[in-house]
Amino acid sequence: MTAEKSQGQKNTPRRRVTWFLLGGGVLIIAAIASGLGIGLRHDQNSAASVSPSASPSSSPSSSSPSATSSATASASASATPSSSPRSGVNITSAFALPDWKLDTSSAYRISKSWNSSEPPTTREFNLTISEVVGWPDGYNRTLTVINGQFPGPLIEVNMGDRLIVNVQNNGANMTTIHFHGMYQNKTNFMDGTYMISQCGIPPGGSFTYNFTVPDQYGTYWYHSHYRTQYMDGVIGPFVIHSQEEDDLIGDMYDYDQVVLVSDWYHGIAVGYMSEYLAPNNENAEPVPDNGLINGAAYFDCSLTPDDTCYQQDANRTVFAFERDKTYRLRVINTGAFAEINFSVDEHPLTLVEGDGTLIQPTTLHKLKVAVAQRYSVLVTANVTTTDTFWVRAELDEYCFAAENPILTDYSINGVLVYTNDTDVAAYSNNMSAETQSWGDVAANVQCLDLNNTSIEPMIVTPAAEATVFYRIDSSFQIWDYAIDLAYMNGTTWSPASSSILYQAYNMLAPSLSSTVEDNNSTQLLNTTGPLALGVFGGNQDQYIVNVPDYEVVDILINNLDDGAHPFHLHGYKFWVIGSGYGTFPYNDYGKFNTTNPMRRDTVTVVAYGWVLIRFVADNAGVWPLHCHITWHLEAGLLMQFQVQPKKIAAFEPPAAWAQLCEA
Ligand SMILES: *[C@@H]1O[C@H](CO)[C@@H](O)[C@H](O)[C@H]1NC(C)=O
Ligand SMILES: *[C@@H]1O[C@H](CO)[C@@H](O)[C@H](O)[C@H]1NC(C)=O
Ligand SMILES: *[C@@H]1O[C@H](CO)[C@@H](O)[C@H](O)[C@H]1NC(C)=O
Ligand SMILES: *[C@@H]1O[C@H](CO)[C@@H](O)[C@H](O)[C@H]1NC(C)=O
Ligand SMILES: *[C@@H]1O[C@H](CO)[C@@H](O)[C@H](O)[C@H]1NC(C)=O
Ligand SMILES: *[C@@H]1O[C@H](CO)[C@@H](O)[C@H](O)[C@H]1NC(C)=O
Ligand SMILES: *[C@@H]1O[C@H](CO)[C@@H](O)[C@H](O)[C@H]1NC(C)=O
Ligand SMILES: *[C@@H]1O[C@H](CO)[C@@H](O)[C@H](O)[C@H]1NC(C)=O
Ligand SMILES: *[C@@H]1O[C@H](CO)[C@@H](O)[C@H](O)[C@H]1NC(C)=O
Ligand SMILES: *[C@@H]1O[C@H](CO)[C@@H](O)[C@H](O)[C@H]1NC(C)=O
Ligand SMILES: *[C@@H]1O[C@H](CO)[C@@H](O)[C@H](O)[C@H]1NC(C)=O
Ligand SMILES: *[C@@H]1O[C@H](CO)[C@@H](O)[C@H](O)[C@H]1NC(C)=O
Ligand SMILES: [Cu+2]
Repeated sequence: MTAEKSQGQKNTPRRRVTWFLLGGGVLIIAAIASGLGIGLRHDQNSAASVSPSASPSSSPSSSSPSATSSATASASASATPSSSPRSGVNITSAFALPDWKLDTSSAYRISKSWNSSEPPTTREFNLTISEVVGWPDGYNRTLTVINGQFPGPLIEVNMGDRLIVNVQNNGANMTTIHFHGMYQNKTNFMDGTYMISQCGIPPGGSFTYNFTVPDQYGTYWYHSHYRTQYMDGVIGPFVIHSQEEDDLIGDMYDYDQVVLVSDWYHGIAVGYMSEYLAPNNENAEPVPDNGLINGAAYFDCSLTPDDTCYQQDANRTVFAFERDKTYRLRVINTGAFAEINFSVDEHPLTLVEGDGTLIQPTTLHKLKVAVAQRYSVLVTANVTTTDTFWVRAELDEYCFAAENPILTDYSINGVLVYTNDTDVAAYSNNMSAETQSWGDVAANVQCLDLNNTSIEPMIVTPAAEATVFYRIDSSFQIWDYAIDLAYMNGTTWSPASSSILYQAYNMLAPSLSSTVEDNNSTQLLNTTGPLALGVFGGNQDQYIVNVPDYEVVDILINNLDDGAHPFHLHGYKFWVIGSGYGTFPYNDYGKFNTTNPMRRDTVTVVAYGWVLIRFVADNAGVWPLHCHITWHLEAGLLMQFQVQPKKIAAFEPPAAWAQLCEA
């Protein structure tokens, strides 16, 4: 079954299906894929045995250079402010987890007794970056982690709070931490984007992020924004509570739980780059080796010849639910490439939140989550026929340009068990379910996310009238003799030699206090639209659109590529005004329904399609708009908006921020 299945899937990589689509054969392929695509379980017992000498010792990470940092890990993990009861079912691991493995069964449960109406306070967290050896799916590799553990700790605050996040970089390379989706109003310099809002935190260095969250709440995440680093483990969930959210949806569920879903690679991410960008590779992204649910998954070690794969540790995440209770699952795609179809067998999902926007409850069976997007779904544990179910994070194979022979099952599974037993393992390699995947949802015949016209924010907010319109073409140019790169309106991004915000601030701040206005600062202050290439000390690889004053900005992203791109705008939520295939229907501009469009921070533009987004440029700073697929970002798919430069000149960044660029 498994072999047949993978063969069926092997016929559906992206480019070949594109060809079939043209030939009208896609429905047949889809039918084959869905007919074969519900194989359930690997037979763990038949998996290759691992020689006892290869099994990890009880504390293998003690041999790693960062063993000392995992001691501080538990100390700062206790920074989680609440110690109140977290769920009716307390999972006690039947075995000790390795030091590097975060026990998400307790760390990712969110207390229903969290007090969201407490007066604003300051909450401090220590995040220490280091490398450890770990094996999230049994396959041993070097991870770059936070506080010695993978995945990273849950950070929880109330709307209105101030966050102090002390980052200590004990890793081998630079780092930065970006809080995804934060407005960072007046604190653009805390946005954590490498060589855009800040220079990197060097190995051995530290930096304190310090910002408030006055006017947003919901499910977010944080991650390294230094090159490909987050793919190696520098990620974690970030939840902002609020009284308003509790009032609107708090009564709908009994328990609250974070569910990270992601693709997973067995090598350090940067190691894939040269092959990916190589001439003639035609933007064929590295295909993941596996996927993870809350940092763990099954992997069949016999598929790799490497002897550092520990079959007995290739454990799935276990969720223990109390019968008849309703759970809020905060699903976050913390991966780098694959879009994920999330589902729980036999349990409908009631969607109530997306990217920090509450949604009119809507029920579906499978939820498509693009990289960096978040959704909250409600799941009621009231199925009576059985008590053990698969939780699925199905990687959308249609988005893959090739096959990966060791990725034999695109359905990455966790186990949901109804139990009152407090002795259920938080992770397990010997639990499985007999349930079937929802059969009524078509197989992936495109690489696209949930269409935003099918969801509606709970708090009605009509889109403002646009005052300016920018069309941006995103494309890949693939050559025989030059490396393959991605372009936003003809410019391929790579990190500048110093942070763009730092450079802009240094040009603008003097002009604020005196009459010193050179040509560059005049340009930065007055240009409407793209700034001249090279204004920042000759960097030719920064495409920056200047929005000097308050505007309501329409951005039409035109995708000239055969891959889909989940675009993320920093510093804002935008309205998703429209999306489609082919060329943008200019005749319909002005006719889109703007009464209450979805507001979010990450949206997918389909292959050879377009998306029209709108944001109110009222937040000063230099804000990237980029594809969140790490491969594409590293190939250059990023542009920037510089908004209200006069206010940038009035920023008050801490000295430590400037020092990172002056080191
Ligand atoms: C894990 O793999 C690394 C090489 O990536 C190796 O140095 C280390 O010894 C392995 N760990 C164990 C416990 O075998
Ligand atoms: C962070 O680390 C500092 C210095 O080690 C310590 O004083 C402080 O208590 C820690 N804060 C938290 C929240 O763990
Ligand atoms: C779980 O633990 C909490 C606190 O330790 C306790 O109040 C609660 O009763 C426990 N629940 C169960 C079902 O044991
Ligand atoms: C650090 O960066 C170098 C150069 O890109 C790379 O070879 C190495 O694998 C990186 N190490 C980690 C742990 O990311
Ligand atoms: C955080 O920023 C606020 C406002 O600028 C400042 O008063 C406070 O001292 C800062 N705290 C830290 C720990 O940097
Ligand atoms: C299970 O709960 C859902 C949500 O409350 C409800 O719609 C459904 O009817 C329930 N099913 C059963 C079998 O009680
Ligand atoms: C599990 O606990 C619930 C109360 O939390 C109780 O109603 C139910 O009967 C228990 N089930 C079993 C099998 O003990
Ligand atoms: C995996 O689960 C097995 C039992 O199912 C346990 O013995 C082993 O320690 C677990 N390993 C990890 C890394 O969770
Ligand atoms: C991007 O390029 C397209 C095509 O050349 C052009 O129509 C559009 O105006 C450019 N966008 C901006 C912001 O200049
Ligand atoms: C101003 O722009 C020019 C190129 O137009 C560049 O050579 C110069 O370095 C810039 N000045 C500063 C201070 O960045
Ligand atoms: C999203 O739905 C709208 C309305 O049905 C449709 O016009 C649009 O083409 C869809 N977008 C995509 C990318 O499928
Ligand atoms: C930023 O703050 C200004 C007030 O200083 C406010 O008008 C604007 O709406 C805010 N923008 C965002 C995105 O929070
Ligand atoms: Cu992309």
